[in-house]
Amino acid sequence: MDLSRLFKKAPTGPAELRADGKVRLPPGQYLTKKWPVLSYESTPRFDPATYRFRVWGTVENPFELSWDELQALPRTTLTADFHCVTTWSRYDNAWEGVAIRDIIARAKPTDATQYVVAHSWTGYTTNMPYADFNDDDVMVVFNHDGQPIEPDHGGPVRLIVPKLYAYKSAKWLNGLEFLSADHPGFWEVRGYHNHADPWLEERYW
Ligand SMILES: Nc1nc2c(c(=O)[nH]1)N[C@H]1C(S)=C(S)[C@@H](COP(=O)(O)O)O[C@H]1N2
Ligand SMILES: [Mo]
Repeated sequence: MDLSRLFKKAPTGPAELRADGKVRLPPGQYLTKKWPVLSYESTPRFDPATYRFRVWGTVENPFELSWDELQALPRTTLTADFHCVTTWSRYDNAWEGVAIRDIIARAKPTDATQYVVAHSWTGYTTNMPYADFNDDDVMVVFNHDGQPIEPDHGGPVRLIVPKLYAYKSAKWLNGLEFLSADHPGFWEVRGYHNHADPWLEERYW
């Protein structure tokens, strides 16, 4: 007997597993091939002449980079899935940018560091544990699928944190603040989950 028609989201095939053994599509998510735009703010202007990328807080070496200096940092690439809390997921996004581990190596966070807040030049913020931030797949990115990131998608520079819901992936990134105490960000103070693990369906709190 075929029970699949009784379920709203019937699986179309065997669940795809990731290298770490987790089901690739987190619970309650559906796949989209298009890339929706999800912004609270209207898309801001970008001025390379006045742009500064700031790193500060509980670090031995706070620093500030111009747009040209940020562009000149060594680049890496990563293909990663993207999961929005509003239930869409997009697989295999090809990102190019700077590995967060390179920025961490330069900033030298002190032992007091427990959290990071990402800042946008619009005023948007988002917080996360340093343990989630300090990982191989977290990046400051400029290109998506071989093209410069469009302004609506956070271009020319955004954060990506693939293993958490995408509200942690701040668009229009201009700062990283290292902290010893947690400081919930824009959506986090409005009820979105403080941690946001898609596999635990940490959507609201
Ligand atoms: N500055 C800023 N960054 C943001 C957001 C936002 O509203 N403002 N929305 C977040 C949410 S909820 C999601 S799902 C992703 C959406 O990225 P996209 O619009 O490129 O799909 O950006 C995240 N980063
Ligand atoms: Mo989202």
